[in-house]
Order: sequence, then C-alpha cells, then structure tokens
Amino acid sequence: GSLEEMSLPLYFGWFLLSSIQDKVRCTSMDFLKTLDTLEAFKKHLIDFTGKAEKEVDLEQYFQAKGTLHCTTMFCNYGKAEGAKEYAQNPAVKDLYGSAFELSLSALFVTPRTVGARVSLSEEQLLLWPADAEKAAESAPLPLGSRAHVTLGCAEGVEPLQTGLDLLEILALPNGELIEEMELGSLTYYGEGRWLLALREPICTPACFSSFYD
Ligand code: 2AM
Repeated sequence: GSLEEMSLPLYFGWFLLSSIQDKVRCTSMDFLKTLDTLEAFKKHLIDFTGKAEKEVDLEQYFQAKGTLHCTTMFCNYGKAEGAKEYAQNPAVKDLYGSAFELSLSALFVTPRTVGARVSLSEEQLLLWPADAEKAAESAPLPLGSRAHVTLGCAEGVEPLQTGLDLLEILALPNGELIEEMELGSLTYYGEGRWLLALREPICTPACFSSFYD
C-alpha cells in the first residue's frame, strides 16, 4: 500500500490510565470469583464446560489481553473498510491525544469473553463509527451500544468477539434477574450469558489515541 495507508494504526481507541487498569482488573476478578460460587451459575455450568458435573474456575478460564482499552475503530493499518475516512474525520483529528473520562456501566461474561460495557457521552460518540453496531444480527441498536473494554477471552477466542457478545446480550428483550449483588444487579440471558449492571459505574480517565503493533 501507499505510505499514507501504512501510517494508519491497527486501531484507534481510549486507553485506560494504568493505575485504573489494576482496579478494573481487580473488580472483574472479584466478580468472576463471586459468580463462580453462585448456585444459579452452577445450575448453568454446562454452558461453559459442555458437561453438567464438570467444575470451572472462571479466573483461570479467561486470559487477559494487553493494556485495557475501548476500541473505537479497528483500522488494520488501513486495510479495514472505512479506516481512512475515520482517520480523516475532524473530530478524530481534533481529539487525538486528549483525555476523557470513560464510564464503565456493566460487566458481562459469556463462555467466550468477559468485558466491561462502556456508556459513551455525547462528545465520546463523536469518535464512534456510525456502522459499529451493524454487526448486530438483531434490529439496529443505538449508536455506541457496542462500546466495551475486553477483560479476557477464553482459549482460542479473538478479542473481536467481546463486542459481538455484548451486542447479542443487548439485543435480547429481557433476561432473568438472578440477584442483587453488592456491585449491582445480576441478570442471566441464557446460553451462559451474564450481565452485572453496576450500581456505581466505574469512572476511569482514558486517553484517545491509537495502537500500532
Ligand atoms: P476488542 O476491541 O473487542 O478488544 C486489536 O485486535 C484490537 O482491535 C482488540 O482490542 C480487538 O477487539 C479489536 N478488533 C479486532 N478486530 C476487530 C474488528 N474486526 N472489529 C472491531 N474491533 C476489532
């Protein structure tokens, strides 16, 4: 490709401040630890193990992937559709390198991924690609629905899956409210899909930037 194509990153996104990354990782580990012990979770273990009687250690089940971030646009060094247009968007240019406050409003777990849902502000939505939610197989979801931080993936699962899992959960009409936990209310959506809506969203400083491997 041309030099211009070469200069596009693997992805753009908000990168969580490193001191907050530890806090977010701890919160998610605590959640996994608690989830693991719930009778309701044990009842649906087969979703994770494929076998009814087998045990699962959720903390071991998921592998962490690099620095915590919320991808806005996966550019694949210019090979992804719309990458160049995104990089040329005035909002992207203007806000590149700026600090933001991200609000993590929920944690979710599926047999494939664990992640945090990010609730975007109006200004943050300026950096969100118009077609990110297109991947949803359901009726269209509101702009920004897919915004998330990947916290871990099961063996052999690509991080790309986390956003798809979130879209899938959000497209389901209503889950089964399991219990009110200290962190928030826990809902089960079938097929091993769990969502914890946080009572207090986690607010975290994050820098809008890009990543080159
Ligand atoms: P994630 O945003 O769900 O964590 C590098 O692979 C980063 O780009 C990861 O953070 C990954 O997933 C994201 N990513 C990879 N492929 C993608 C795609 N096709 N669409 C959107 N995001 C993607």
